[in-house]
Amino acid sequence: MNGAESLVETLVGAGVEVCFANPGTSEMHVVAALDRVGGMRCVLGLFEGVATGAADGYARMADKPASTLLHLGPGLANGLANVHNARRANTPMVNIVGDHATYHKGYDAPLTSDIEGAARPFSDWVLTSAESRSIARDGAAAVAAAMTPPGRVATLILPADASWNEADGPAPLPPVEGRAPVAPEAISEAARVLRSGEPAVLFMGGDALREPGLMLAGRIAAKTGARLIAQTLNARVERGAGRVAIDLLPYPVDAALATLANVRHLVLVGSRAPVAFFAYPDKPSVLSPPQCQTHTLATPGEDIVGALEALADVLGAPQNAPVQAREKHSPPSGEAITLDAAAAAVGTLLPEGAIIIDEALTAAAAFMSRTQGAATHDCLQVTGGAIGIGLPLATGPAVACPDRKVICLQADGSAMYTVQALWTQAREGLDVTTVLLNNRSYAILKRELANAGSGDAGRRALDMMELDRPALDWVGLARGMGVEAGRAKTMEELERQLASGLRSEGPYLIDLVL
Ligand SMILES: Cc1ncc(C[n+]2csc(CCOP(=O)(O)OP(=O)(O)O)c2C)c(N)n1
Repeated sequence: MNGAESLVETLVGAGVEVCFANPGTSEMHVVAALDRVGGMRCVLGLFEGVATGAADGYARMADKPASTLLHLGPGLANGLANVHNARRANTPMVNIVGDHATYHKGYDAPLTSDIEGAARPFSDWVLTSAESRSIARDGAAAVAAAMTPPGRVATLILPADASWNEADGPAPLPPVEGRAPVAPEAISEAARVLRSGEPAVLFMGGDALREPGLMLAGRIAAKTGARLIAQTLNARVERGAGRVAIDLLPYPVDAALATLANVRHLVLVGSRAPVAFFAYPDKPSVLSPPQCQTHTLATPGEDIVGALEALADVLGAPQNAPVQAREKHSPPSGEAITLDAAAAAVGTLLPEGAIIIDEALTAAAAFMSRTQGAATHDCLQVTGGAIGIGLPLATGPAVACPDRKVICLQADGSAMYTVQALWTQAREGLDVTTVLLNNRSYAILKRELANAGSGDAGRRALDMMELDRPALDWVGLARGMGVEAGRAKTMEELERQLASGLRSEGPYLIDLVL
């Protein structure tokens, strides 16, 4: 057995079942090992950002890591924006990056670069395997690092000779830390401030946004009058009728400040304290008001649900909480498309158990509002604010959950970053319906230009935010990659297209012309 085979056997033994790959020459022994060792599904992405975004989406739904296989520094660099999103989502992820053979590095061949240096800012754990006999152990350590709560990015760099030289066999997964229990003082402090009668918010993220955490938070809110607000961008929110509803903190600074204006106590539950995405002249960076005290009930890596349980007990919260009612809208047939009507149509037709991918940007607020009362679903967002993840982020969950419909709400500018993911969806026969929000512009940046106080925009500035010269042919792009597609310019056409997409068992793209 060579090093590469010992690695693949180790990964499979540790429960890593999918490899999202875009390999090159230095990874050929790993590719051969993936072929010889059973148990790993290999999914090809035609750009590394597709592989890393898909691995992120897979892990958010499977609750365990996928691996990626990337080609030296340049391959890793192409994938890093979505590794960044994964890290911000606390996604467990194992990146395998090939490198030149150890003795070849000194020659400074064209693909040579500082891979560790590139990986470090985007990874929680980085290691270069020293030799073939340590690869299995290093691979097992990478999986354990990735699975350490709340979920981490591990990047393992493999010199080619470590892959092809003789190894001893697979290594077992070392013990993985569990979630640490929350200190009793954190629970008593949260109980004290929630009992105070002063305006309080449970500011929620991570595992708190799955059904058990939401129900506990809803019970605590029912007892104390605290409001529930989630982070603006989340790895995964369990939403829909029958679940405790939660609003997301708005992205625009003024709206976020208004949402938190009267709050005296912000209790962090698996979240980070809210700050503005960017600084703007004359606006604060911190979004909670000056008189507000921040208290941590549970950090993202602690036992969030256990902490909520203990808090609900201490407070004597009722056994049940009010849940979201089912909402169905009858969209105005035949009329021109508005964002709100389109969102209402999606919310009404959304099948039970769907997985929504939200890279809708300026359309997101309408879709979030109109799907709140839809059938139960999960919603996955662009956690790190690096656009170009939507189509890959839809691809991974479709691999992880083949029985569930994936609906990708995808802004057009962001879609172009990793459009190749459509080809992977076609090749793998994945059940993803993409609603392509075709506004032919970087609309959010036009707003930001005004927000940033950069003065009146002239033609040259606006031209950097228009995508209509030439217009993109989304139906043609999708079909060219093997994905069935149709265009919707009216509400009637949108409903017909949604029906086709939802009926299809493979990928489908709706060019929603806004
Ligand atoms: C990796 C990365 N590059 C650039 C940006 C800056 N950026 C933020 S939004 C945006 C344009 C988004 O346009 P689109 O996806 O069409 O959505 P819309 O604003 O039209 O709703 C850009 C370029 C970013 N957030 N991430």
